[in-house]
Amino acid sequence: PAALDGLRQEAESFIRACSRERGLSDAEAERRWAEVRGQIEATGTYAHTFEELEHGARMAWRNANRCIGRLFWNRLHVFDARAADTEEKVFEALTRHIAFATNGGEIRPSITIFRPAQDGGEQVRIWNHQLLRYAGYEGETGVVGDPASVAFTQACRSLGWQGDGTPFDLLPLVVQVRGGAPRWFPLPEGLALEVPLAHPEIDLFQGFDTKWYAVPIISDMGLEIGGISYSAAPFNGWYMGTEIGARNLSDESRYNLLPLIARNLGLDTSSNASLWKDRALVELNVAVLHSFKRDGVSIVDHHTAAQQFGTFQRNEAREGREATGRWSWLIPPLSPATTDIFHSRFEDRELSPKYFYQRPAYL
Ligand code: HEM
Ligand code: NRG
Repeated sequence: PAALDGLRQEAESFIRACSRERGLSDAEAERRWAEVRGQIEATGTYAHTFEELEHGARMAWRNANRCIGRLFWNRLHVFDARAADTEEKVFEALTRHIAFATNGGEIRPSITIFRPAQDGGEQVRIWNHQLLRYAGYEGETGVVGDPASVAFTQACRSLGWQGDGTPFDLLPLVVQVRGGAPRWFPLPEGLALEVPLAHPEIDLFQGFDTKWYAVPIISDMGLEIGGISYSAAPFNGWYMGTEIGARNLSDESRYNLLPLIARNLGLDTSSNASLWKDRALVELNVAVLHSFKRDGVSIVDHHTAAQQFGTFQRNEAREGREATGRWSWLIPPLSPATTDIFHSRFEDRELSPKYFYQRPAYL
């Protein structure tokens, strides 16, 4: 059948590329491809070795066109959780991931890979967008918390979860196995590291105590390796400061803090031309970087990240690969034209292995 032909092709090209990159001989690659082909004939699918899973997840990071952090693609720590077949075991693997990745603030880029989709059905799905994220509650006077979380927060409440109603309630982990009823688990007390924000010189957050969590762990994307689709494969690196300071806390459709910060800076918010938004943005981003640094939590500023991305591009060229990328995502949302990325062009070609979007599990 056509689907099997597709799998065979994807598997063959991955097994060959992966073997080559890992320095295996041609004979070893042939032997492994014969084995995989046999498994596909006999069962309609095949299982990756741990080494294939590990290198495949790293290749997928290397191929992530929207990611500026790819210099470190070869240092991704991979947890194999394909044996987790109950909600409890999935939950345990998730808490282990959070603890290992957080590492007291010295963040380790990590991924936990669960059982792949089989016979057209998903084995594991994590409902959260990120393992750590703040709830958003829609009320009469607008949203309390993170507006980006409103729909998922509502889903959690329908499942019986109750938040405290503060602007920074960490959401529960919601896990679904084999299409069954989803189960939610509160985040264990003390597991999530958070950073209270303060500016080094100015009382920027007067009137709204602000903080953010230390580790971004995307948990709703799929991972495709050699024709096999992993529907649950949460991964993390560390933050680039602008993600928090120039988007999460400043977008009008997120925490929308620029007006408050501008007032605390004594700026004239009645005139666009006072550049109050721009000046507030800069000090907010100073506060984010300062606070993470103060607490010993890994973070990168956008200038350093852009330089590291340049090194990644040169490394790739040296290996005979051209780094692909999507310009509109790679430029930072603060002072983009001060980085080389702004003045470059990229080919936005989709390579495999890859991370991909899936339909939200709770809609
Ligand atoms: C996107 C930085 C690690 C895969 C991004 C974005 C940034 C970023 C700034 C754009 C996010 C946005 O605008 O919302 C970093 C940094 C890392 C890192 C500083 C530190 C090590 C990783 C890792 C992986 C990864 C470990 C996977 C193994 C991706 C993917 C996207 C992305 C798939 C696109 C997400 C989407 O479309 O929503 N990264 N990243 N990144 N990154 Fe990275
Ligand atoms: N902008 C999102 C996170 C997206 C992924 N960013 C990373 N990924 N740094 C936010 O929460 O602000 N990562 O794997 O490190």
